[in-house]
Amino acid sequence: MIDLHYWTTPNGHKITMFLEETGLKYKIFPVNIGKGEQFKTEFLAISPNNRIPALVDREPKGGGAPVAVFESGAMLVYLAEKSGKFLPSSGASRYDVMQWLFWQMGGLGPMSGQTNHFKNYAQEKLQYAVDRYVNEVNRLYGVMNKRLADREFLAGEYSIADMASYPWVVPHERQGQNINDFPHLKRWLDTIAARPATKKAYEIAKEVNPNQGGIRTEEERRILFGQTAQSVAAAAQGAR
Ligand SMILES: N[C@@H](CCC(=O)N[C@@H](CS)C(=O)NCC(=O)O)C(=O)O
Repeated sequence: MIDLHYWTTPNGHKITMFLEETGLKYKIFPVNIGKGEQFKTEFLAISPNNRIPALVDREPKGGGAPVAVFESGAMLVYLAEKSGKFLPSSGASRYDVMQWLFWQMGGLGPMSGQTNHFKNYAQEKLQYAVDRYVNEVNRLYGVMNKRLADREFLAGEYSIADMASYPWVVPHERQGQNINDFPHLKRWLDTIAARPATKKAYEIAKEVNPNQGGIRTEEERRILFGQTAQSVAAAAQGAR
């Protein structure tokens, strides 16, 4: 049984998509990041970066003490190795998956996150910042589109690299992108959207958090934006 510490955001969806694909047994522990639950001592013990998602595997492969993992990319590798699915165990095809997974973790995820911040959440509109991140996401969509021109998925077969990238392409409109400019990416998006496991993962998100739709209140903005080492330490004291 896997404990999944989760909230209903793109990085959270990656893991429910994987778990639903494989049928591994798991239990969701919601961490409402808009309420500051990511600063709780118990959560920080497994996710020291105060970010979701994180997991605790109570029955690790080969036995032994429970294993805790944070960072969605590391979690996907961990779960793929546990289940023997969606990541080849050796050879060039393994590194094909790895390179696209790391590409998502270092590029598509952070750049899309910044686009969302400056375009949709920042109260002060900084055109330079909006353009910089919208353009960078546009470039990254172009990279995926080219890659997908002659193969079905990013690393050939459906893999953890696709599961990592998909939730960050779903909100293409909010990222200021026209998906029709990227026909191969659109085909990939539609193919993954139609998978029963993807549908289930997004249904679960609605059940856990019926009030989807981003950060709305002043309180949520205060909790999520402008965090510093000191503010996190203070929040952790308060959230004990
Ligand atoms: N690189 C991390 C990023 C995780 C991340 O940014 N999570 C966001 C939600 S998508 C979060 O927990 N935010 C809480 C906060 O900002 O305090 C991963 O992929 O796991």
